[in-house]
Amino acid sequence: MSDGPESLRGKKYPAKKHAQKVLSHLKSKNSSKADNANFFISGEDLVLYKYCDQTRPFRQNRYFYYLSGCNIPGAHVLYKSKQDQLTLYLPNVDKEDIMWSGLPMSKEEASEKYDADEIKYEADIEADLKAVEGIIYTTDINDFNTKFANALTEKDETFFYALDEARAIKDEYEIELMKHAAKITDNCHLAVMSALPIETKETHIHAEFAYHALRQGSKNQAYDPICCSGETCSTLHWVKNDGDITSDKRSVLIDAGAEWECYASDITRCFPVNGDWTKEHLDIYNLVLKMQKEAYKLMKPGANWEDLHLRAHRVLIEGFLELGIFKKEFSVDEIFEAKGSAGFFPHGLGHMLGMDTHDTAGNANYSDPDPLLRYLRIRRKLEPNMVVTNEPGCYFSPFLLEETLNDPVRSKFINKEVLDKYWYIGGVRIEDDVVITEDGYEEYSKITKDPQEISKIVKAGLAKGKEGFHVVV
Ligand SMILES: [Mn+2]
Repeated sequence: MSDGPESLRGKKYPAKKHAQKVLSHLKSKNSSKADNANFFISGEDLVLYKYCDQTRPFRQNRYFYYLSGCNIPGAHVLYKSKQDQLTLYLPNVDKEDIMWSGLPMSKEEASEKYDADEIKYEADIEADLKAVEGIIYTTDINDFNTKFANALTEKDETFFYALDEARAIKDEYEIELMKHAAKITDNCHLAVMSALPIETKETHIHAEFAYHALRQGSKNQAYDPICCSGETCSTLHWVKNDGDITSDKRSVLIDAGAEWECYASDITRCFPVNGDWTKEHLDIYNLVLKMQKEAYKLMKPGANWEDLHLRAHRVLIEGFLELGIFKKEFSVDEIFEAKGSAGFFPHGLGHMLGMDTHDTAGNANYSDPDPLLRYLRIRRKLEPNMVVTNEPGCYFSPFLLEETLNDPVRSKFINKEVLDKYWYIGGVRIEDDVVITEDGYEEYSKITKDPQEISKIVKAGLAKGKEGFHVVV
């Protein structure tokens, strides 16, 4: 198992800097609120399933992790701004639990590992909170902090704003974690592309990806893997992953990401099941690749994300005119103004990426009446050290296109006969993970997206045959 990125050896997750950063955002938004402000956040604890003594899968509270770097269930963190002091509270030691769970982390080990000024136990919290001067902000009163509710102020909008803005701009430590998550995911995608002889169901693709992630030490997927073939490629978040990969389903789309120490990766690749791209599949693949490339040309600090997204729509329209899916008598502007591409590229160009796959502070507006912008998850200008995905897509979904095809304005652009040749592909999405730099961007997901190279990888795997893989079933 990997120990994580080499560059982070001996370094601590910068929890205290994060607390200071949250405070400075609070100050810039409302300086009176920041005077004597304190933050208290409780992490998730283990929770049992109903009528059962088994625990639900544990996923740490992201705001808590941001201020602590601690993934232990049942911990809490307090930041006192006046003293600039960060205290991490470990759960009280439950002697009975040691038999089942082993020895808990000691205070000494915790102070070695975490970036906190002091390490205490939960038993100290009540008295400590009573002694705090000023307001103690928390995100919300929940099952894990309800016993301290009297001391806490929940759901303050400015506090949420400060947390979310702080999380939006990553520091070097966070970027290293995310690059490591992406590296694991790159390897998983390569494994999936290489194992076609044993992938006759979408489930097998899911299994192959998850197996290689776990082998590399990533215990959790950042989100449920989306494994599609043929027409299911047109369902944006297809997670049933239960279809057969038959020879008439020529296309595969896999959108999946490993997680590393609570940080996500999110990468999508497409390939032909037998290694040979069909004409239509390759047409659309190259078009989506071009959409991504053109968006990259605009990607730098100060750029408005909407402009990148709308540029990708224009590239799609240009491509459809060349392919004859849109009739040549119409202009790019005409089709763009009439939102003629919305049904083919219904989601946004990308989203903020961080601890959450769709990370904080993207400022989406899901009630935007403009169908080109409604699902755009970033509505702001880019800044250095934001991490985003660049993920254009093009889909042929009867459901998504029903409205377009029944709309006299938008359907007149479409040559139905040409369109009919493309339904079987389902869709293509290409997604990479990117950090915005001082003067541009760095794409740090590395698995190839060159269609010829992908074809070679798939064919090399097929040449190994089923015997080349050790599978029990
Ligand atoms: Mn994504």
